[in-house]
Amino acid sequence: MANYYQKEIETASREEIIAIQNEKLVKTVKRVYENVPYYKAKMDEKGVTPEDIKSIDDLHKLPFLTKDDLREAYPYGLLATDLKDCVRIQSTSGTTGKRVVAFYTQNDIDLWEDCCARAIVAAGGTNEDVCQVCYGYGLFTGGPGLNGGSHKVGCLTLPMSSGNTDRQLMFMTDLGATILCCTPSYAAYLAESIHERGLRDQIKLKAGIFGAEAWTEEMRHDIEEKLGIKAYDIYGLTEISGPGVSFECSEQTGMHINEDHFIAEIINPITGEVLPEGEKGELVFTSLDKEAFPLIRYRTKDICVLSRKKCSCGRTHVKMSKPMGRSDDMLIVKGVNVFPSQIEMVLLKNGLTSNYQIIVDREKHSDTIEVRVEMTPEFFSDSLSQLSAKEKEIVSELKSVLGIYATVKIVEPKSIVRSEGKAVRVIDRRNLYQN
Ligand code: DLL
Repeated sequence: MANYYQKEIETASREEIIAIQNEKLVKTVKRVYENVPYYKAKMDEKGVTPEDIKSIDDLHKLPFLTKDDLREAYPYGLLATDLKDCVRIQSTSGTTGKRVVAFYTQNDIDLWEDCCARAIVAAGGTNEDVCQVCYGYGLFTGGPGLNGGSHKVGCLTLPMSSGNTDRQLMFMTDLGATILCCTPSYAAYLAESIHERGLRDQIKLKAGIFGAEAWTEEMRHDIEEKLGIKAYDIYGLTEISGPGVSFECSEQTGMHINEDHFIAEIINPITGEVLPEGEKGELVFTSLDKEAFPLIRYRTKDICVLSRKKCSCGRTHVKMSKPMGRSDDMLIVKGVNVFPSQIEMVLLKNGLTSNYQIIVDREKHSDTIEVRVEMTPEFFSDSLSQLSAKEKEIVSELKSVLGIYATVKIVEPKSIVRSEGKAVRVIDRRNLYQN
């Protein structure tokens, strides 16, 4: 039985959604043109005026925004309200250059938290649940977003933030947490710790809401099995609000994008051309309700596919597939495009863990790629020759999936550093891009 947080809008007809989007888009473009000189200049440069935008069919006429624009306009250049109307900032975890700072009015926060509440209810959450939020709190949007959504649903909220696994497990067992919110890599780590400490029958978890980084179906099955829960994906990005831009429902076949607040497009990342439904490309968002930091045609760099297939949960909003990688996360090794998710899929299919690292280097002007992956306890009894046979098997499977040769090392459990937030999967030692 499907449950909704805002049933009317979550199950609105296509016609109703389009009508809402048309009306909000026209208003948004006008407001941005009048209030954000940075974007006005971009529109002027492209020769497009607010009068040219009469419906979502005109969206393609508008210029794109990229992270570089956000950096260039840092900190206030894209603000569309008075600073005195803003009540919060959040920021991305960028490792190089200037961070991106997003501003929120109280209304922006309200709508963002509604989106997170929709996700929690879609995962089966009610006011009887105990929701343990172990995404980071602070500048990162994960903690504050899910925290707000959990309050709106009326769950008892445990604002744990990330880290301190002993304390996480103590509260999880003592207070009977039923919903766990964290990155999938931290969920896998918690599952591993619960197993090791023999706490499996003391936990009451029924669902997990995991996102902020890429994870595969194999990893989902692994976590679901270890914790005895249903694991739901949740997607979002700071620039567009935070978690809850889209979320999974009971069908677990992609994430419904909150189309009353955001228009999604898929474009060819090289030409910028809009692609038809069902084609893989870069996801682009236009916000429809954000007051402080509205973004028009913002390029996410996330590669995915949209689908309007009817969903058994009754929600009508378009679904996005799990991101298959980022156009900027994609590694180019020996001229071949490699996504970490392709490697993860092969490892998990072969009974290995999601604790892995990909090390790319360059020797004698030629790229090398090494995959280090932790073994599971089942491998303990294997002889060295059995392990090396397994490594060879994976090398050959990777060769057929990626089209290039990668070395594989199966390493001892716990030898790869754990992450409490987003996992660091790739170490690129080639120094191809020096900032
Ligand atoms: O990661 C917001 C978030 C917090 C989402 C908690 C879900 C849960 P940023 O730090 O700005 O915001 O990073 C955004 O993370 O463009 C994607 O590349 C990636 N990402 C987010 N969710 C997913 C997901 C938050 N479910 C960037 N699957 C995005 C794959 C994801 N990648």
